[in-house]
Amino acid sequence: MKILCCHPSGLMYTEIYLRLEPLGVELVAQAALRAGHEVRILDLQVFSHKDYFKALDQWHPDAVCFGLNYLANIPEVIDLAKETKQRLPHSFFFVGGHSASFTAEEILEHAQGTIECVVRGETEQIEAFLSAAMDDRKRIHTLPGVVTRDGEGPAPKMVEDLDRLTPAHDLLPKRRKYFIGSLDPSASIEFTRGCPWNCTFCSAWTFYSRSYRKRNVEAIAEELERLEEPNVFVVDDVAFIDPQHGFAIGQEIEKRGIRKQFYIETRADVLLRNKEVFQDWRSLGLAYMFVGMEAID
Ligand code: B12
Ligand code: SF4
Repeated sequence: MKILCCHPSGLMYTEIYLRLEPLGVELVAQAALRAGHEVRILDLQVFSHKDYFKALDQWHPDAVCFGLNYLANIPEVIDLAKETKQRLPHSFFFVGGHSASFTAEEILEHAQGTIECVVRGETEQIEAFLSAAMDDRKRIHTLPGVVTRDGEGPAPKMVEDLDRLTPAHDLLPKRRKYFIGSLDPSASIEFTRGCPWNCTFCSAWTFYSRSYRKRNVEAIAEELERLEEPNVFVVDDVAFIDPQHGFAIGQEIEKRGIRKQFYIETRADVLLRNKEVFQDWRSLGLAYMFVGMEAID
């Protein structure tokens, strides 16, 4: 099956300050590759709708998926799904990601049959889902996390081993278009996933069920070594909640002689509690920090 994995457009003005690698769809792409499919990635933060339609018309994908982390992108993706079905009536269109997971029924309703299903949660079940989508689309709604207009399967499963899949960085075209401030070009990487806190405005803890999982230190270093970009955006919501994990990644980076500049995001209280690990990272190339004041107290 030919699968086109897409990320929607960036919002107005975001491009002035940053444009970041779509790791979520790169993970879906990696899972699809593993399952033996032919895969392409198209990021509409970099490419235009014209390029998207060209890909449909020239490559004829059997399936198209979008990562939908942001509510603001839902109308765009629904419009693209409708246009996709006009051009490729037999194609299979599905979406996933944070906002899609929280608004699955509404998305399916507004898409009026042009989006076959929403895959809630993480990419854990995606290989099984893809083979079911190939063999018998009528039964996909019985799979974990899958919501269709015919019903929905059991709750999605959480990824047990974050290192089982690494993002398909190499499949992302125009990699040098990604940057954050002066860190240009910049790749992205995940060290940990989830957050143990539960700020009312945030989707991290609802999406990841308040779990906080760490990747293997060697796997992180290997991924960093493969990234050609001199700069790296660490996507963790709260970096170095566990300082020992931060120190261990740092040691591995030093041991392998990896030289990069890093951008991280963390909470003010984590920074104050774990100052030493942040100091250590300063010498490893930590160049920028985004500090969240999650509460006034
Ligand atoms: C990078 C990033 C951005 C980039 C976006 C570019 C990009 N590459 O995505 C920028 C800086 C532009 C951005 C902006 C915003 N962001 Co932001 N961002 C992130 C960040 C830090 C990393 C994303 C990432 O790569 N994660 C790692 C990958 C592996 O995770 P993922 O993309 O979620 O993918 C997983 C699942 O979602 C799922 N999945 C993803 N796509 C798909 C597709 C399919 C088909 C399937 C089956 C599954 C699937 O599988 C993956 C593995 O589990 C996350 C925090 C985080 N740690 O995730 C916040 C985060 C996603 N952003 C968030 C927010 C709130 C925003 C803003 C709305 C902030 C604002 N008020 O302006 C804006 C809106 C942006 C817009 N519409 O353009 C929230 C959640 C969004 C929500 N729905 O509630 C997050 C979770 C941060 C937080 N804790 O609050 N963001
Ligand atoms: S600490 Fe940050 S990532 Fe965690 S729940 Fe609060 S806002 Fe979300």
